[in-house]
Amino acid sequence: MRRIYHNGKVCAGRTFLGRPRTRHRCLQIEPDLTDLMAMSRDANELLWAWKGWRDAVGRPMRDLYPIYVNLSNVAAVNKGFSNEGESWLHRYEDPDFIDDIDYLWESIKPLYLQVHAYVRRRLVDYYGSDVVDLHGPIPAHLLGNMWAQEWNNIYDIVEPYPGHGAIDVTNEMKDLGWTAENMFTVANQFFTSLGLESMPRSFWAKSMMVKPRNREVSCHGSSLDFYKNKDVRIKMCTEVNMQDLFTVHHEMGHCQYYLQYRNQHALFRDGANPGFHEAVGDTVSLSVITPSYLNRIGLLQQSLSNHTESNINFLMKLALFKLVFLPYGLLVDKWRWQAFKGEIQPNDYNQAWWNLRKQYQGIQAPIPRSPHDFDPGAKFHVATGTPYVRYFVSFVIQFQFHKALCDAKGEQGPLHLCNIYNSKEAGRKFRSMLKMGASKPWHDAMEVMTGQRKMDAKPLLEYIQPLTEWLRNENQGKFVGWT
Ligand code: LSW
Ligand code: ZN
Repeated sequence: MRRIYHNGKVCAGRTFLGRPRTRHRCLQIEPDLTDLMAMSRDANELLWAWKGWRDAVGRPMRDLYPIYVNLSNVAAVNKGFSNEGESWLHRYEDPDFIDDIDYLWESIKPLYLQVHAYVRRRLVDYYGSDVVDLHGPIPAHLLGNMWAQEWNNIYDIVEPYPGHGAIDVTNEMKDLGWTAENMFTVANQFFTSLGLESMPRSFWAKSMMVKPRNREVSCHGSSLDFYKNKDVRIKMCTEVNMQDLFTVHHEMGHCQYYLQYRNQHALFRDGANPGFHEAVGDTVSLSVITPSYLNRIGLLQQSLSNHTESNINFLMKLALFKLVFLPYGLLVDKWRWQAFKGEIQPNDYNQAWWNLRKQYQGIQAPIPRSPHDFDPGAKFHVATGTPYVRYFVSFVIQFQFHKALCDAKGEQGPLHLCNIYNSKEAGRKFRSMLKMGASKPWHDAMEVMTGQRKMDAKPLLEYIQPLTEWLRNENQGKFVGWT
């Protein structure tokens, strides 16, 4: 399944972003299809890529996945678990974990529904009501991402106040001639400004930062710990754009954690829980996206505008990235837990997937699906057996971390403008949690960092608060939800 995913290509004699393509050039998931889904505004072309990717990598896994489920369960039972899903959940060492994440989602859902209703209305305006139903789930190919997991790439379609600054610095990065290496250097500089570890010489020598020309590689960004001295690395086909600037920080966050806990016993050289590992770099990114920081690294001219319009624009972009991701971050493993438990059978795999997509995200397949399709397999983490609910956890707790570090720095203003760059106080707090690794239950690590022992959606909701009010006003009298 891993090989099917990595070799997956979509080929046909069609145009790419309006330009004619040479007939035999095939599109890979990174960067070709990713860019097409982000940039194309032609519903037919988007559908072609969406369907093509699922035909190329989903369907061929259809009959392999049940074998993987059975084998994983045999291994899990031999380890003393009832199935593979239970073995994944064991990492969270908390019998209430599922109840807790369900509760978090329930507290975030009302706001998600508001964003969903607003975006759907703008998509109806853009594509027409024959493509998007004002009262139905949103077709999954129009949201700027192959999996409709983040919608920030269609910010231009839904921008609340045109002309008030979108804070996308991709063009500035390109104009200034930024390179992948620059992006890594800037990320490293952020961590060292907090008094945290600098990436060692071997990191710079042995990481893969750009896509090699002479051989095929798996481009999905990842980080590696070789558990030997400071040998930590990133493998990524970095593109010069703002999204990949965040991905670099994300992957370097994993490496920072590896370095911080390297003196722990081998068994404890791991995250407090998998969600903590995912949250390290993203916490830093919440400072990187602030106007004050982008100004400091020369990517934004105006330092900070206190106009309501630009703040709403900024928060809309953030919501399309971080808030919109949450239902997806939850449903991927909801589906796999059911499959591992045997609650759904192979013939129902794909239907169950789309039931969850509709229930949680309010989206639907743009064309009819059949039991011969296997759309979950079109996602990296399903094809490669990588658990996913860690990202849901991360997208919640990174706001708790951000708030705690902003408090440590002594910031007074609103959370979305807080930038912890250079704060040694924030760095000290961060380090005291990171160096614990997995040596204590994660609730203890959470307490060291935030003073409280549980996951909490309040900091996320506090961060987005100005947008919440704006949306409620904007959606007044309009249809919210889906039938
Ligand atoms: C990780 N990669 O680092 C994984 C690799 N453009 O994109 O998938 O769905 C073996 C074991 C190999 C910022 C950061 C585990 C690999 C914005 C994260 C959604 C693709 C970038 C991929 C795991 C980055 C969640 N992230 C996803 C990844 C691995 C995510 C993000 C995300 C990353 C997730 O954890 N948006
Ligand atoms: Zn990660």
